[in-house]
Amino acid sequence: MLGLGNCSSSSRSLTRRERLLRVLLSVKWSFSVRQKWKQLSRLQRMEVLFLLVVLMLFGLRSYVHVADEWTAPQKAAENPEAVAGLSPQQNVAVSPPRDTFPHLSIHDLDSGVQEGPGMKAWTSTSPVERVSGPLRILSPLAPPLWVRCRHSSPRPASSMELCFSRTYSRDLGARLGGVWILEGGVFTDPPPRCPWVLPPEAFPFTGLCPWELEELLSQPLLGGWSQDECGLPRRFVTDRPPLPQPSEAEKRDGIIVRVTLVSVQKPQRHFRRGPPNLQIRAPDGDPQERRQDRAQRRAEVVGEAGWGAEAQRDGLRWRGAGTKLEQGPRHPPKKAEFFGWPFQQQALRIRASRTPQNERQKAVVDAFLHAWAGYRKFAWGHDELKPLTRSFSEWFGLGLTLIDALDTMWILGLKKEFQEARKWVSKKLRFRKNVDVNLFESTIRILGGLLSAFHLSGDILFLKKAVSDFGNRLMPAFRTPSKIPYSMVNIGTGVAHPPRWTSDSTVAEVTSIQLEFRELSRLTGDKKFQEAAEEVTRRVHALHGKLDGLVPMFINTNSGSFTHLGMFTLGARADSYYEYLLKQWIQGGKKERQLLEDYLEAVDGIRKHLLARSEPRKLTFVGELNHGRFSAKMDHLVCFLPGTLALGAHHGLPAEHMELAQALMDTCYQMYRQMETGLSPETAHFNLHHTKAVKDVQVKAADRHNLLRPETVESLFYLYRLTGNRKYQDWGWEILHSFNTYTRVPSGGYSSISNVQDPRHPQPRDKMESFFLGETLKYLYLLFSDDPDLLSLDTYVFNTEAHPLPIWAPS
Ligand code: DMJ
Repeated sequence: MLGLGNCSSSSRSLTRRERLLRVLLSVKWSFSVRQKWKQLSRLQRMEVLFLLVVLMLFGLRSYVHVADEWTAPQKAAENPEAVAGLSPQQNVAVSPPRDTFPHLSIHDLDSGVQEGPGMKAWTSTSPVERVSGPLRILSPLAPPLWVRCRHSSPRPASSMELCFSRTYSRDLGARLGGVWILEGGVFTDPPPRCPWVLPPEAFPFTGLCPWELEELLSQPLLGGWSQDECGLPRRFVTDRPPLPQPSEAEKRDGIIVRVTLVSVQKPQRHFRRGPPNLQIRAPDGDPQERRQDRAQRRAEVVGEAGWGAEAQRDGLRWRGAGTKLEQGPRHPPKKAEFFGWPFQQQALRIRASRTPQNERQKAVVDAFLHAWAGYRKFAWGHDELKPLTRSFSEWFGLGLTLIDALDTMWILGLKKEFQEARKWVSKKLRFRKNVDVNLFESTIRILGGLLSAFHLSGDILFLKKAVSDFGNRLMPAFRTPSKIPYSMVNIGTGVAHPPRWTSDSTVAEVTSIQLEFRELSRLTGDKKFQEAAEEVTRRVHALHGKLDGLVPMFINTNSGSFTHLGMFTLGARADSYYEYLLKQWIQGGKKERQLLEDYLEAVDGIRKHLLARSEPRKLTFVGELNHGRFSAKMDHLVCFLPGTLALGAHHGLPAEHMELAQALMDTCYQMYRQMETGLSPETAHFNLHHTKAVKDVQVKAADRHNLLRPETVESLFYLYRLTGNRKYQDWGWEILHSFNTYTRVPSGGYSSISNVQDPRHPQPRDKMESFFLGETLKYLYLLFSDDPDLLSLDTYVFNTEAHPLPIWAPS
């Protein structure tokens, strides 16, 4: 036992004893470690060594970071000029928040001076940008980040515009695991009366390239603010800290670049197809987090242009059935008028449900919830659910299914699900990413989805996302020699291009974005969206190569002419051209004669060249024409046509259109009925010969799949709504039953299948397309409704992805 004697001597003896004890212990420990080490196999030793190395590397990295942060203020004090970046010769003033980001330095872009170790010029391959020099940013964690800069040629030489690249990108962030990312704002040459810096309210737009900033500023109203006389935004709600006032020296130099740095703490990788993992968490979270989120969202809703409060005052409630247009017909306002036009008054308010859901509608709700459960569990925030492997696939990496399904949830009365999805849109949906999207698909699904979610719910969040975040990012697609848009556009870099193998776009793609772009212009008062889209309509209208109003399938983005002449179809690549002629005419209040004439001519063209009747049931179908040769082949996609024809007849077009609609509706139904699973193939071939035993609908091996497409149930909805004949509801009920029998995956979700003719082995394909929730189930629900006011066809026009948009001057 250790005695405690005289204080000083005992402390010395204790220390010695302690030391001795430690030595003995460490000898024993190292001995046993050596023993253990020897007992390990070679592989195990390698593993241990590897782990040690990894741990050391991590330690080293954190040390560098911490050390950097510690020494930063000292370095800043030693070299204030580099910190402030203020130098009369450079014509550039950089004002990073001093205490936070002392490493920033900037170089004269005009002279192209390059300094510093490892400095490289950023080069651009983009045809729309001119790079004038490098900008060096030292990040505390990572090697220097190189950011893209652009010289503004029309400005005087002493001024320049910088934009801080959004292409710093996910990739870099992901590789370095939490680098400081540069995000900046720009403006130059302020007119004399105007402020020297972007006001804090404009800060959400920093990080945009100058031309984008200009585009945004040219929009008079976004989210409840307007421009001041200097073209700067006013009254923008933001949670960013205000910028410090410019110094006298900054003002003297006449150009200011404001920079802030943000940290990407947890870079997310969504790209590309991969195993299901927890990159984006399913939205359960812990209850505390949920409570906080709820509180924050409440604050947000109220904060956003006062919408929440306004909505409550006006008695906006959750929708069940019934909609009404509270605002009278409204044409695109003039800019000046627009400034003071409150957003919330544009929204179409939805009345509380008058009609309870019937049994069939409840079955659709059940199907939706089942599909949603799969998506929520296994693919939350991703583009599409892969229900069999319980994972997801990415196309654009933008939560396609979730956005496509927003208005369906609203219509079906799924309030909780809608709010959860809304939260994702608010918190997670970011369009500032380096990804190519297809102009058409993203317009009809994302833009259309956001716009209709805005119109139904009146929630300004969706409009803000649609306009400032997404609509603007699609605009570069229209910058082509012919004004016929490219089919692909990178929403991060603003670079648009045709597919790799051709400079053609498809005709349906470029002519089926107009409803959405026109609506964007109507809501914002900014004509650019409408003008770009309508320019395409005008050019296509004037083109040679049509056959009695029928259009070929491809159009060249350089020449602006049709290509692959002589091939005509109402199916893939041409279908929605016809649909949008009619629907734009309806959207615009039935005034645009050119659209109507093109539509009427096309319907005549269809009658004249593409209609035929099958044997033995004499089904009327729409075939294809290939250099004068008729083919008895009809895509399921063509089944949009009965609905469109019926809609036209409802809006006053010839009664024969309705007759044709009904005949084609029978055919589309038979495409389901004559299959063993009760589900239609992707393409049907119609029998033209008199042989009694043969079915009308025949299927080739390559066409036996069913992708859960909506066109037939879409047309059934129109036909029932406009004729009141219940057989259409019954047909839809059969189809829903078949979907439930052959495509429903027990663990959640529905899957496309490969063989509609084999009920025993339909061969699920492990994919639930976003349009199943966006269109198919929505149209089924509407089909089973007996309330003609539930999204009245006199008030709304559905885009080609089933997203209802308001008719501007409803009848
Ligand atoms: C949807 O994206 C749209 O309906 C489009 O018009 C055609 N293809 C799918 C559905 O089949």
